[in-house]
Amino acid sequence: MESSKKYSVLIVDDEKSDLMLLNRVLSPEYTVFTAKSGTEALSRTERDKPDLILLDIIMPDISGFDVLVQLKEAPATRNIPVIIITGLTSEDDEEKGLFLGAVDYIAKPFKNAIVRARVSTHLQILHHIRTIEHLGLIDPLTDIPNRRSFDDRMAMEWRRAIREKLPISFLMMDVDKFKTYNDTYGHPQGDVLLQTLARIFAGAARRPSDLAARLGGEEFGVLLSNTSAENAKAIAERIRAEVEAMRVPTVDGKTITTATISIGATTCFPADGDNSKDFISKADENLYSAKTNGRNRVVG
Ligand code: GH3
Ligand code: MG
Ligand code: MG
Ligand code: MG
Repeated sequence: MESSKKYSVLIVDDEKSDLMLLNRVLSPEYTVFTAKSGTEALSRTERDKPDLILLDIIMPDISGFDVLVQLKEAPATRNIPVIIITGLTSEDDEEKGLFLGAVDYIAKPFKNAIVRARVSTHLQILHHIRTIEHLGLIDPLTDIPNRRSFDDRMAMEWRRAIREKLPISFLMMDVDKFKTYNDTYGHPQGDVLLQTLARIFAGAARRPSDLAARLGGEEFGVLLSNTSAENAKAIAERIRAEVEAMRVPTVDGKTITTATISIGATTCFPADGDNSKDFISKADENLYSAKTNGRNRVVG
């Protein structure tokens, strides 16, 4: 969410002169992509993931209205703001466009400064939305997803596993004797340890459908969708070993500290009616066994 990063705008227009003009108006401030048809607009959106789309209506293949409907249907593109820019100037057309989910409607011939201003307004709104999402979903200490993100994703991946009859795995981890670590090196150093661990867990969640999250104080979870028990345990073991090998210097640079974690792993093929809470409880039970069996180990 770096604010230094340029926003990207996809301009969709079958009229070459409009495309060039809009490109000239927006390219000083934004990364601009262009598409000359509705079909190209959809493939470009998927490929380039623009932050905002300027969409013409009258085009030879599929109309801008149909493009809009398709964009709003797909979860991946639903939230991209779309500004219609068109020669269709009747109020009925404007009503239709706004009703289908466009955030704004500009009639041709357009004034450059007005296009620039409206694009800028909608990108500012987008920026605010992303800031709010970030605050609600990311843990401020470790900068990885929080419990709320985890619960949302768990529900989504659980439904997907049922639908596609795939296994789902979950690793629950807890720092060993973290109280002692805090007592020995101080609470701020304990925070540094949590940040270091978070980076290791996030690095282990390699696929886009994987998620590493901070579930509570010193408890973390890694969700591995479409992952077998065998693979989940191998990943857990790799994480455990990486943490054991980790060397974390103290803030004052005087000492190097180490830590270990215990991991409870679990895997299932969920079916209709199964509850993900029981699945998580199973990982918790396994984590408890890892603790009572000597810590610094994986049970699953
Ligand atoms: P065990 O091996 O059985 O897990 O022992 P433990 O000492 O890690 O377990 P316990 O649950 O008793 O202690 C957890 C500690 O984690 C206590 C709490 O002060 C510390 N803690 C929780 N959240 C944070 C945090 O955000 N920062 C720091 N520095 N410490 C935290
Ligand atoms: Mg046109
Ligand atoms: Mg604990
Ligand atoms: Mg602990």
